[in-house]
Amino acid sequence: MTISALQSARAKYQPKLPNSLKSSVKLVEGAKTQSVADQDAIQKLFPNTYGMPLITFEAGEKKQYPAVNVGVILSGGQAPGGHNVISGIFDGVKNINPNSKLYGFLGGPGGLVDHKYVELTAEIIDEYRNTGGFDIIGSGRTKLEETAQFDKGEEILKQLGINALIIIGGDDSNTNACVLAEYYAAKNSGIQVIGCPKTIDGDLKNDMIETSFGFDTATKVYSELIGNIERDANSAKKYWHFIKLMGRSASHIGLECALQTQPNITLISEEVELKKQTLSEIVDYMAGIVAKRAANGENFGVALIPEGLVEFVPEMKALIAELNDLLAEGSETEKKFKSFTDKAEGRAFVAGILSAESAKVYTSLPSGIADQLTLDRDPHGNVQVSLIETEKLLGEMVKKRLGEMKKEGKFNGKFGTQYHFFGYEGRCAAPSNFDADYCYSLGYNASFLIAEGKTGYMSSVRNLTAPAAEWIAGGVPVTMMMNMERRHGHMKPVIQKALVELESAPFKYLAANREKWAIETSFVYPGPIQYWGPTEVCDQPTKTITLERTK
Ligand code: FBP
Repeated sequence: MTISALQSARAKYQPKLPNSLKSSVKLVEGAKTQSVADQDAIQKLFPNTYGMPLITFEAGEKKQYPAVNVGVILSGGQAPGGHNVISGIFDGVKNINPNSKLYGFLGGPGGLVDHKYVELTAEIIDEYRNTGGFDIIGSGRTKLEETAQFDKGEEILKQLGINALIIIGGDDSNTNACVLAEYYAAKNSGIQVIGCPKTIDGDLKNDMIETSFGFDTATKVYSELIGNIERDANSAKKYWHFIKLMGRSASHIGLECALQTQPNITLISEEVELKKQTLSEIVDYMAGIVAKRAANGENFGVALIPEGLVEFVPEMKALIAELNDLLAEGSETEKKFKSFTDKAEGRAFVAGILSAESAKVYTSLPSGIADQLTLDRDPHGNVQVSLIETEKLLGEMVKKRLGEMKKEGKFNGKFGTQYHFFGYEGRCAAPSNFDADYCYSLGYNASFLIAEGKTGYMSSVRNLTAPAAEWIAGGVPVTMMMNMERRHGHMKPVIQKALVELESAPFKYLAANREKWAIETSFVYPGPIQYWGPTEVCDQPTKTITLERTK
């Protein structure tokens, strides 16, 4: 395989570990835990894995551990650093006992069920150290939810003599990891299950999980691109750039990129929902800023738009919910809708079966956007927000509003747009030093949790704004992060999703500065991720975590 000069030099980088994990550990048990809400219900559903104590590892005396066979799964969307979690696990289990083995299940959780796996040898691991991507074993979005899948998985785990499975995933995958841990514990199958917090979206976090891995690198990549666009906008002075950013429901990515680049407009879905802002109010806000800048002779700017926005705008949320029901797979209305080959006829049919309110919203949308709302749902029956061109919807609506303002004498400038969507550009970037170290530590730490016989825990590395040597490693019972939520009409135990809180320090920082950033051009150009150089350039965590931890 031909590799780039950067990759070859980067392969030699030795990720930093917390001091406590450097040789052997002493396990310190903390207080017993409770779920964040719905304690009785969660305890009933997880009798074997509920209430376990928090775990911290301190540096300890050398211990003899038996060899372990470990399986690893990458689940869901790619996030920078996944390969380092796996190399951390590999080095960790070999440190525990050189006869330990690591198996990777291929193509995500489906690999476990379909018995597709590979033994990860030192040779394979060495090719992937400090690289981006999940291609070492691939990822997938199959949900591990059914007992038939658990039993099928158990067959191959037993066949390979695997004592522990590590699932690297987001909130849903870690919820499923916990259900699996409980199932195997109840059956006394002797298979431990450990989770690992992954997602660029940054919405898997709490007191014990300060950030999910990948968020740092992905937001640095997007911020570099946004900074470049800002500089282009400020040079040419002729375009408004509407940039949609990934993140699914949460706006953490948009918020972090805004803190790094200081654009003119940053929409935060969670604020839109809380303030019940309508689409027309959002458009008024944006058009108002465009007009004010135009009055200063600045017919350019940058607006950041979170990809999940439309689901948080009340009238759009109601419309999407109706569409989800009407277009539910296999329903009569879905079959009828799919029978139309002419898009306009399909739209007329949908408009006819929606409630009057939603039909009004639906028919007011540009036809392209209306079509995107009726595209196939994801495996959970939800609209795929990354496929909706919210940036274009807003751009067109702002243009229309500015046209009206022009007639009223309230706008006297020009409005040229460029549209962008950043998501896939950052998910497989070579991990920043922060993510390279954090991920390696999460994997290495998971191997100690396994050696200590733990199950139903998530690997946790905290104190992340301190130098890596001072990071605190340990485990958090997954049940501690759970609450009951309605999913597909049923109450289910799930890890509570962390959306942007309007009381949080990062949001308050944005709110305190955005009026100035809107009117005065205050762009910041972060430039590309640096892997070598001064620590203040190379090793800085995100602004989000820094502000959150400087209370
Ligand atoms: P995860 O939650 O699985 O980490 O996925 C993150 C994400 O990148 C979202 O930001 C985005 O909405 C989604 O994946 C896109 O999914 P896909 O990769 O299937 O297109």
